[in-house]
Amino acid sequence: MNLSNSTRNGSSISIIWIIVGGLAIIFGGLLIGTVVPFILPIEGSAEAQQVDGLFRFMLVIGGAIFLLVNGVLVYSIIRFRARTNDYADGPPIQGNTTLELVWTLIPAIIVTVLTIYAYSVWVNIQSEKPNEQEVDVTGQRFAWTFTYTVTENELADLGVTRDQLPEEVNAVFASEGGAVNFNSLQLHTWVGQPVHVSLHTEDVNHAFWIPGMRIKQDLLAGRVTDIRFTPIEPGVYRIVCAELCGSGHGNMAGEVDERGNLTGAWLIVHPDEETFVQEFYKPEAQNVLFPPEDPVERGRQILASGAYPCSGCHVLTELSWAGVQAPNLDSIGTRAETRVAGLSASDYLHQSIREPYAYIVPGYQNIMPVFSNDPNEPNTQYMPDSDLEAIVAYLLTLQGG
Ligand code: HEC
Ligand SMILES: [Cu+2]
Repeated sequence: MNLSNSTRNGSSISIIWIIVGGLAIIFGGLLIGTVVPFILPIEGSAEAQQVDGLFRFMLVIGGAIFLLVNGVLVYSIIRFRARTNDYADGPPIQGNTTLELVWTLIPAIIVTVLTIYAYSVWVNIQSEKPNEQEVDVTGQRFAWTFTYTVTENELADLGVTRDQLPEEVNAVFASEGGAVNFNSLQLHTWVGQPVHVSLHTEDVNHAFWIPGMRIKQDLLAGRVTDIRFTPIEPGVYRIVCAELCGSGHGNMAGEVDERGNLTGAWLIVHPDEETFVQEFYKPEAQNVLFPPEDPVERGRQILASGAYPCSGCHVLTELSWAGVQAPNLDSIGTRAETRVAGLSASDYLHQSIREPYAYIVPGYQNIMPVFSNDPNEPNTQYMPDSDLEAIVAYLLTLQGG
């Protein structure tokens, strides 16, 4: 067999084939880069557009390489297949400097371009924007809590003067430097408002992921991490925990239950600031600034606010909790009466929260965190006595068979 002869014979045809093949690969890559992104979720933020731009660019390059490799593979399988009774080895190849340069340089250039492009997207996302909405995110097994701060100036926006506030809220104002925090189970913001979330975890590592915003950031024990996004489309977006954190990991994600209620964590993007203030900020802040006198109502509000992570483990239909690792609390007021001999329903509920390990409900594991009234006690979560009393008062009203 004479290699150089056969190449010489087919050289004009080969060049045409190389051009046709090259064009097919380029257009194929562009087609893959255009079609595949249709399976992505909605681009809900300015950052999502940048991330998707980078992703499309990588798809075009990856798609072209995919077609090249597989095209050569298929071509070789057909063109160089073994003929009947042909047991000869192929001709030896001694190395080809041009080829080696090409396959080293082209990937090196691609990787360099991708590095610069990707880094500039990351810098854009993480650069501080003017007038950011600051939200603290707490990850804990198995729920997210979003904490907002009301400053004294913002009080005025809510139509409240400081001397109208109950004494305890005034005390918080003084001790926190003129600001009070309130919590929610869902993250609320509005179109066009840059959001800066600071993330910390109460226990193990979690990862804060909003697919519709194309942001994902780990929460690391003992550290505060952060991420930024600017929503551009009003709507309701799922928030997911992307770091396996235990048996209730899945409950940290936003889901819709059988009744159509939202459970777990969601991002609600209001169409404008006005709607955000009227529908979310004002009512939630008022709950904290003017806590209801009735302990039952206050307990209900504390639990509904997500200040404690109970929702990720327990079912409580009234509050749209959908955890599965822990007993259903729908009629706990009734069951608490007969759980432990000698303990009244109220005593049992106190014990269930302050010392959950003291009595383990049959069929469940000892995974409930201890909620202590000492903020400095290690390996516990702080729950002041006033919150505990209100929560127990509310739980006692949950009656049923
Ligand atoms: C990490 C998951 C987890 C979290 C978070 C959690 N619990 Fe629990 N809880 C459990 C488990 C599991 C049990 C059953 C085992 C036991 O008795 O300790 C339980 C038991 C209880 C019981 C007794 C139930 C019964 O049927 O006797 C009550 C009441 C309760 N939890 C309330 C709460 C409240 C209120 C919160 C939030 C402040 C909370 N739990 C947070 C997992 C959790
Ligand atoms: Cu998690």
